[in-house]
Amino acid sequence: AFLENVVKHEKFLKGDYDTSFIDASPELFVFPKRKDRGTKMLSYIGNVTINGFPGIGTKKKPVFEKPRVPKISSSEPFVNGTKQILDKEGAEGLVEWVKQRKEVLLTDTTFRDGHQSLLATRVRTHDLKKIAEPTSRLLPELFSMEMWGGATFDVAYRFLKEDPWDRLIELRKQAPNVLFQMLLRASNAVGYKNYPDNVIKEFVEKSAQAGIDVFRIFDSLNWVDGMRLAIDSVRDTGKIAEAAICYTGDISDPTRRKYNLNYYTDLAKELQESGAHILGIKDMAGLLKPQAAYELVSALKDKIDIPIHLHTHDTSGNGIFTYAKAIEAGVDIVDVAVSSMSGLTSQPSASTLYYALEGTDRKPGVAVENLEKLGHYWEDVRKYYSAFESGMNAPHTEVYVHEMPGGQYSNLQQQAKGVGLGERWDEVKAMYARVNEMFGDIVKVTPSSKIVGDMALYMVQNNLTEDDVYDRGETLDFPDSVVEFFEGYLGQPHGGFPKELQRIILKGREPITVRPGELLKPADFKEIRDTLFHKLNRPVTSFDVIASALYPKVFLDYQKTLEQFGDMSVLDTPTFLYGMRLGEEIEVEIERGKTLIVKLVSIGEPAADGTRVVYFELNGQSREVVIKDEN
Ligand code: 3PY
Ligand code: ZN
Repeated sequence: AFLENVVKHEKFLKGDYDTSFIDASPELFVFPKRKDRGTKMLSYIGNVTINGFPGIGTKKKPVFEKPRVPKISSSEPFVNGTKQILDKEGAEGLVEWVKQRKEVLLTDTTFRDGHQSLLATRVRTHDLKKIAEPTSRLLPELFSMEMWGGATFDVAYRFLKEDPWDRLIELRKQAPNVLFQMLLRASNAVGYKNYPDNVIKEFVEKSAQAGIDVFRIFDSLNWVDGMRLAIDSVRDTGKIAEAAICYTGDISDPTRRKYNLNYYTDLAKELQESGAHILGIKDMAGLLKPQAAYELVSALKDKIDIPIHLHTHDTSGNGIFTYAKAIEAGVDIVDVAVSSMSGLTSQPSASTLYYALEGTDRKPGVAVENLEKLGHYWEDVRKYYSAFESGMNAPHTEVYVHEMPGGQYSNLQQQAKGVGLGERWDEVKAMYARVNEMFGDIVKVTPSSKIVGDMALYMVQNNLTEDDVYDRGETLDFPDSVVEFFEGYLGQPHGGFPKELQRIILKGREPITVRPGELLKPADFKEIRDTLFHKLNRPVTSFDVIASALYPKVFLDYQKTLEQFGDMSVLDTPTFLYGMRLGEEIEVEIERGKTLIVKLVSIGEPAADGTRVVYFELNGQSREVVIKDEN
């Protein structure tokens, strides 16, 4: 079936035998329906109905309103946007264009950091797909849509049971006029550890090929040596390398000298010299106070000539004030989210900023009424995912004390609940700040923030104080991530490691001081491909290969779930997360123009072996599946 698909592909028919189109054409892998597709889907629905969804449990499915999708006319041509400028003028041309803008440019983060920070990254492609074209038609003036990378890659496979590459390729089709932006953790790619150099290079190439235009590159310790390879790899693809400084500490606090204004301006200069097209200021926790923003952006404008792109989180409630001051100082681009997905641990609201700048020459060039329309959709969709909300519902100025990144807050809270520390969340937050001090006051952003979080959870869970760690650390089994950090496998922190703690944690072993990529053996892509081919028994794309190189186990688990339940991405989100109510009927479009009607008729009593029979109707025909009741 695969070959049949390939030879019918338009490029093949045109006599183009360059087979890279195979990677870029996931539709080739859509084979004629397997006969048990319906049964697999019913098994999934039966299973989630009885056993619940991780993080939600077995709550009864609520009744949701149908999300309000703004009306657009799909038949009209798209208005040209930044994507066309990049394609025509190249990265340098685009940078020139940005520099000439008077108005402040906007990046919409709703598709990535917005939900990563508010909903533990759980928003599915199913819901993103419906609003991608409306966003691109209603907001063609955006600088970019941040819609990939960060935690979305791993969460897609691990929890949403979907392929992140499909998301990127699909959304690219729906939104062809605005730059697509991703968050790249430099040598950690979209993972939590350093990868071999060839993995980083290949990942960047594939991401560019699948649709990413702007790569925001950061190192979780602000270690420029760890960023150069990623910057070079992006430049090699002709796309935009936005290298970011991660903002931590407080430049306006004279008692905190470790991360002062000079530290940041030196770092920015080094990044410009390393080939950054744009400088990102990544204020991942929302610690950049308004006056500090003014001073930082003013100093950077003096020292570098590339455009400056500011990212913050509104956790403290000061986000708009910070942006207003940064804009006054001449920042070129800022990150915002659609209002119903903004605020708190997410980005500041796009429409709020719009109104704040009305009457000034820096007012963004977007239509505010269109932002509101998109907001309606997100207001409705957000309700699906309410189980993943952090519970924070007012400005949280405590962030200035614990310094936890917005994208981590709801995720760490889920992690804490998962190990039975839900009730002790306040202690975890306080411990997080303590651990940061113990580690020498480090930059905290994925993955360094995860290591601080892991250590904090470990200490609270085992009722350990700081003294306990120093007194009997030799007998303690520290989390692997903490050990690897002190071994130097995430790179070198500014100011070095605290020696005493490092000695305790490494129990006598020597840390490395070189770039981890110099020591890691290159991945053997051919071997990965062959192994996957045997395990999956289907053609393997280079997207599969790189995914497996990054997350071998998560990727295989995803494949197993796919084998068991079929393609779950076709299910609507309430059904995916909650299953079905007795007597409920849903429609599932399994492929374009082909819809199944599913009704949950009844659920049998558990048998002696703990299984239950679940009775459905599928297109009016009785069907039953046997599900193991795990409760
Ligand atoms: C990520 O790396 O996922 C982040 O959002 C860091 O802020
Ligand atoms: Zn962020």
